[in-house]
Amino acid sequence: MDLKKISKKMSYLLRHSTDPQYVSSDGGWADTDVIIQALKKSYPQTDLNTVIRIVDSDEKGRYSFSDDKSKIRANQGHSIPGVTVKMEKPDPPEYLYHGTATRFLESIMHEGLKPQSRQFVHISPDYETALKVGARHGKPVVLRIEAERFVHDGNDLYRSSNGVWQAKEVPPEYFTLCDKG
Ligand code: HQG
Repeated sequence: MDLKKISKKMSYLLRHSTDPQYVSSDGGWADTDVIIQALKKSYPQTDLNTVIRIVDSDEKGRYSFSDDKSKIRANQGHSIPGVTVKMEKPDPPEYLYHGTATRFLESIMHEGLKPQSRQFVHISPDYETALKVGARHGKPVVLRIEAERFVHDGNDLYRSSNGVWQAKEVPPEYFTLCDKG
């Protein structure tokens, strides 16, 4: 069974489906059974055990279950307006990193980082992670964000339970092109 393919479908449902069954406005939770039934349409062998394996083995900690596993959600990455997942606002380190592709740079340097189709701009804790995120879009490039100053100036910076930092937007005055971590 190709767990990665099933996980992709699951993350799509839990983050971007317009059907509230799959992504509730209340914390993004879906009934695990409802998700299993939806996954079965494309991957008939899917059962609770399959979903548990996907959640437990996910290298980015993309998903959480409720305590009794009757509910499941994506920890971040949602695009549906109004879906709020509670996030911490810890003091950030001095610098954080955003990976993108060179073709987006001109626009980013001009208008700042915008969430595009997601609810938040995703910001990585280290250079290497940012480089991998950027490479998903093309030739990667990393921006170093002055996270401490950003927050000190009164901007909100959150961290999801799986360690991805997030902001509504980041104006160009807070980042520079970065050669290496
Ligand atoms: C870019 C993955 C032009 C932005 C990763 C990015 C991440 C602009 C793209 C998570 C812009 C959006 C998110 C502007 C930002 N002009 N382009 N003003 N502002 N952009 O996929 O950050 O595998 O929505 O730089 O690990 O690439 O899905 O965001 O290149 O954590 O769990 O617009 O997705 O996690 O692309 O990735 P995305 P992202 P998962």
